[in-house]
Amino acid sequence: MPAPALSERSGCDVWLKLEGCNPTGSFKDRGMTVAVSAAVGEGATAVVCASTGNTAASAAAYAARAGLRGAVIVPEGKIATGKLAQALVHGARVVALRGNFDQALHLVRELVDRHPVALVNSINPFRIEGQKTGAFEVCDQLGEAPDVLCVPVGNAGNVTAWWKGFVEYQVAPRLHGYQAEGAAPIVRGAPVENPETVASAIRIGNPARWEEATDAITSSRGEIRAVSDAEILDAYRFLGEREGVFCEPASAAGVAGLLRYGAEGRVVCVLTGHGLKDPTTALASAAPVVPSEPAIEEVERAALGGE
Ligand code: AN7
Repeated sequence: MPAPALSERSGCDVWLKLEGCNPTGSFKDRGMTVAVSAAVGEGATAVVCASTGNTAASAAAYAARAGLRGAVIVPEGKIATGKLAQALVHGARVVALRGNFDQALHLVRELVDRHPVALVNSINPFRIEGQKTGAFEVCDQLGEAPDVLCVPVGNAGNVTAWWKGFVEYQVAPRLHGYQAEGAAPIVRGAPVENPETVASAIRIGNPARWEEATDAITSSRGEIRAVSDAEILDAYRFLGEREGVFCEPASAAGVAGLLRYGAEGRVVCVLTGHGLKDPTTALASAAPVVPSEPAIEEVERAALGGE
């Protein structure tokens, strides 16, 4: 989707890739359908993942569809409400870990060493094969590659996948990856033990595909930088109020990065997940509702303010 307000504010020709339009509301579906299909092909009866929320929602949905059992390990109290609801509705066993995502990933790796269940985190190569199709679609839809791709970075599977897609398409846009300031291990060059950010999806301190992500960014002559929670929420509200697009906070990190650090030419910002995933953050950062008695004068005042 073209983004006229964002183009005007940034001075670039900005487009948005709405990954929230995928079946479970995030880009994870692109890779999850492939990973779960492969698991079925290999005779697995169960899939498991660690997740900040979206991987869990997607794994649960595709496992349900395939008739597999699903278990998801999430950091207790740290995943958005919509994602939790999705995983539960799809019948996955949801384990609330008293720990963070990095600990959860470590534990699921151990779990699959001990049991014949398929791991569907993005360390699974089938996930990357599915997710690279985002790059094909963007090039097909624009008629050519963009100059720059802005994308949020958490566990670093997605930036790895986009680059694989571009390489296979024989194009080379610059990749601009953005981490949240409180969870920016790649930017700092060291793991973050206690990552914190309002963008719970990218609250990750030790990305599994760290090296591949660094390679992708370097090969594309791109950059990886950090944005603050305040900048993320500013971009989040700007998208909602000026572009009419509701994404989740992590997705707004890519736009926050563009606004803070700039870019040149035609820019695609990947909005990785739908805003409805995280109603709590939405309500906390928006204006309050206006109460009214059921009388026309009251409603006039409430609806039209002082006009
Ligand atoms: C909306 O669901 O890691 O760099 O466990 O949900 O490939 O990790 C989610 C990540 C960006 C970062 N935007 O992608 C998970 C999980 C949204 C996300 C990312 C995530 P990666």
